[in-house]
Amino acid sequence: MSLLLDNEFKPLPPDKCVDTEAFLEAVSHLPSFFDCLGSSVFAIIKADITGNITKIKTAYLKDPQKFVTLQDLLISEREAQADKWPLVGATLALMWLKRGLRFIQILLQSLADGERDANNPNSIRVNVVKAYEQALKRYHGWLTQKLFSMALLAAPCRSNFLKALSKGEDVGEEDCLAKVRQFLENFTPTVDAIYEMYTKLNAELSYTV
Ligand code: CIS
Repeated sequence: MSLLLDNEFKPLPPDKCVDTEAFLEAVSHLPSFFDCLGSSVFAIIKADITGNITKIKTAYLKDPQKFVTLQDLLISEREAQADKWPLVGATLALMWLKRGLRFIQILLQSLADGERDANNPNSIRVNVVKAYEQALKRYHGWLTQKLFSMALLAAPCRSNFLKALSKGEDVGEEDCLAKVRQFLENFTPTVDAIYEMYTKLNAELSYTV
């Protein structure tokens, strides 16, 4: 069984509210994936994402019955810390986590769509750059953009990346991409719903780091 399908996201309900517990369970498997990528530059990204998840989980565990959906969490923080919100707690952590999730979504979709550099078909550079430009670049100052360039140099080749997604199992490329497409069926609407929630609650910030 592939890594992706071991950790599928749940389908969204009709009201598109994301269940906090199910979301935290699904994203909790993400950080360990960075260990398969084989470069220490990914440790920085892993630490950042792990910190986001821990912060959201800590806020959720204060009152799981109250914070059934991610929206419940954000609204509660808005009421409790109106002067600082949305630059606080789980609201800020999820704001950044969703950008990382959008990066992953665009990267996987681009691979699933077969987008490649004709001169270097075993590279994922075009896919990674597309994901970065659409999901993260506008929030990064020059220093963090340099960090991205370093991560890009350390990015695995396409075949190794697909193998890592399959937990090192010897599955064919097409089988792996079929599983990526299946993973995206629930993952993409979940990420979209979180973005829509930030827009609706006016919780999005545009500062750079
Ligand atoms: C394969 C090649 C990948 C290349 C990846 C290049 C990515 C870009 C590299 C940039 C380095 C960014 C390092 C960190 C920067 C942080 O400064 C920045 C801002 O941080 C936030 C904190 O998170 O700052 C806030 C204050 O202003 C807060 O401190 C906040 O923390 S809080 O609030 O919690 O306390 N952070 C970012 O810019 C976010 C960077 C996210 C990068 C995501 C990159 C993901 C790369 C993934 C590649 C592999 C794809 C894997 C695909 C699929 C895996 C499927 C796994 C299945 C399991 C599913 C579970 C989901």
